[in-house]
Amino acid sequence: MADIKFSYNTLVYAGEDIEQGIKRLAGFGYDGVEFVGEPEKTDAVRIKELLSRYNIEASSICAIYTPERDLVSSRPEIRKQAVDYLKQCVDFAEAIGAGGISVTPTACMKIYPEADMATELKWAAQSIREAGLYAGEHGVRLTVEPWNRYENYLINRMEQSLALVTDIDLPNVGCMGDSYHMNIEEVDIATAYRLAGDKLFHVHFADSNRAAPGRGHIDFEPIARTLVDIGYKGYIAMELLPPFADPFGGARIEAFYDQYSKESIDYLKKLFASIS
Ligand code: LER
Ligand code: MN
Repeated sequence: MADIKFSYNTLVYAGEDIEQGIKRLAGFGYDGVEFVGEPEKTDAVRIKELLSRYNIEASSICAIYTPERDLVSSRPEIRKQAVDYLKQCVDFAEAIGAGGISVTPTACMKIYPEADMATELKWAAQSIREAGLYAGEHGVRLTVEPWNRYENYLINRMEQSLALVTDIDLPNVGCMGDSYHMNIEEVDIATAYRLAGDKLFHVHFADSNRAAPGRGHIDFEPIARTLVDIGYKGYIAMELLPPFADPFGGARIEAFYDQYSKESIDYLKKLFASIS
């Protein structure tokens, strides 16, 4: 338990100044803040100053994958643009002290491939390796996140993330698992986390409906036990999102600000205290 830290993805805090989110999470007892990967629209110097003022750290960057940032586009210039975007996220992460960046090779909600799987996986490995080498030089990790079938077609389960990570073979490129996606795609969520083992670098938690844990039907107890059992030492970042198909839609729903932020940290602390 001592080695697991808690954070909250500010993606859901749409429409408010980032200071409010940082202050809220520090006040509720989170260890870290997960930031949206929009380096060109974000003032890293101000964020660093706010993190120090509220005595909380940056856990991670949630990168945003659009058709212009598609690491497996059939157009080489788009793949290059996507790698350049990831490198910008690395600079942003380094500037604010965030340890990792989430990576999914396809644009979000792209559900059809443009080439055969072997070719797309080769492009994925090439793109992520190039960004991963740059990230490694800057002390940042890349974490390959499987998304459910409605958000992408290429990496849906942990075994696929692990195969890609193994192929890339860089010490700073690992896997991550988001309980919301895993609830849709994995046979058993805890088993999938265990499969990643020491290559599990980051975790997203949300309940089955993407609300706060306890508001859906995922049983988090065996998951928490497994994370402790495999000696997971990273962050669990809450990634709660409103019930709309497009996760980057930016809808504002009141419960996801104070109420779910507080509920989630209370739930996690109680859960992990009960098993250790
Ligand atoms: C990102 O972490 C994620 O899980 C996707 O569903 C896009 O938000
Ligand atoms: Mn996620």
